[in-house]
Amino acid sequence: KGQQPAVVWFTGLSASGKSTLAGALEQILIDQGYHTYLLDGDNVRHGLCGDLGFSDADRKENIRRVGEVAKLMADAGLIVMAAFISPFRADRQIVRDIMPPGQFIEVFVDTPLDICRERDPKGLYARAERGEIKQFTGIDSPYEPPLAAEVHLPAGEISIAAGVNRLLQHLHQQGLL
Ligand code: GGZ
Repeated sequence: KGQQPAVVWFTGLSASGKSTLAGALEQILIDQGYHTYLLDGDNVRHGLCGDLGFSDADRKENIRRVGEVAKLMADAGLIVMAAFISPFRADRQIVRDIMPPGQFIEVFVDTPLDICRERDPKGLYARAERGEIKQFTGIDSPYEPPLAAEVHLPAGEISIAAGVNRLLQHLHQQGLL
């Protein structure tokens, strides 16, 4: 039987665990024989969105482009994992609205700012607090949490494996797997 296309959209702060969760989910889907693609800042902000920075307008354009690409990939039958801060509700809503009903799964990677700041794997929070990086999400740029995400992961409290299991369960319940 053919697989069902979907876009699993991870939103949350820098260092919240979006890419880790998306990558772990993708690996399990690949192991089960699904065709997938992982979009995140690492592969997109160098190429497709290499001309964009972190102003509100550039983030909006980043999410618009990524949303359109994710839609095309879902049209081609893939299960797409997209991991972007995507700080603005309106921009996430725009992506939801271009997708066929039921194919957009919003995942709120809800790790508190204090934990993200402590993790600070790339030292970006420290640099932002010293004023060396401007418009850093959670420091001097806003993050608007989802009000009704399909999946809410308290990612500071549960393991990656537990988070992935919640995601798999949701995708099964929706008939996507
Ligand atoms: C937020 C920034 C910034 C600023 C560089 N604000 O944790 P990371 O490093 O690896 O992931 C973050 C990534 C965010 O890119 P996105 O495309 O996901 O952002 S958005 O959806 O808002 O367009 C972070 C790094 O880029 N980074 N400067 N000022 N994150």
